Amino acid sequence: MTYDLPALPYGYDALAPYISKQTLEFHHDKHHAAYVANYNKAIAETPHADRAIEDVIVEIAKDPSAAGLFNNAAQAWNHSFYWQCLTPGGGGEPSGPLADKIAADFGCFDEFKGQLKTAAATQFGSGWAWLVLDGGTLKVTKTGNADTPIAHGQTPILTIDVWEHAYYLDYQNRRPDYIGDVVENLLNWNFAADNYAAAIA
Ligand code: MN3
Repeated sequence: MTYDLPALPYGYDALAPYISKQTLEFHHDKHHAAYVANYNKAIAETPHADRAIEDVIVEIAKDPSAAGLFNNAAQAWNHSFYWQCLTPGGGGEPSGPLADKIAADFGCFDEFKGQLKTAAATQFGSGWAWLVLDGGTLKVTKTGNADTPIAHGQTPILTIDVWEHAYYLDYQNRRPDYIGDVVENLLNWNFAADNYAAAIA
């Protein structure tokens, strides 16, 4: 079915000074919008036209002949998820069951935070860093280009986009500075907690 480009869940200037209005205008209105438009154009010509985007992603992930459709589907989905992972006044630490699970699976929150920052900084080229639930265990992972945990049977809890278009206008080559600002000031732990609660329900 047609996938709608979601509106940003905050104003274009709401994440400044860490992510600028200009970055969000290009990133959401140009990059994300193009992935969604390309997906909708491509999916209409396939037998998958009536299916939800998550099902399409899982179905075609291992089909090399569908790489173009997969890339646009996964990027459309990943960005919709990413916007919700950010919030003005974010950062800090989670509380409740997710905090307990992070402590159990990583040892402590600072260990988790270090692993997330390292994964985001060391993803070679374009891609994403993730906190996922994988077989009952929280893990930090990274994916290249459009790849997404939902294609690998993992449940995304949180992500950081590390494509250059996510930070280059604001940070140029200083990807670790972007990552640090996102982790310390923007991560939406309420959204992450809701994802974890839904995953274990
Ligand atoms: Mn992006």
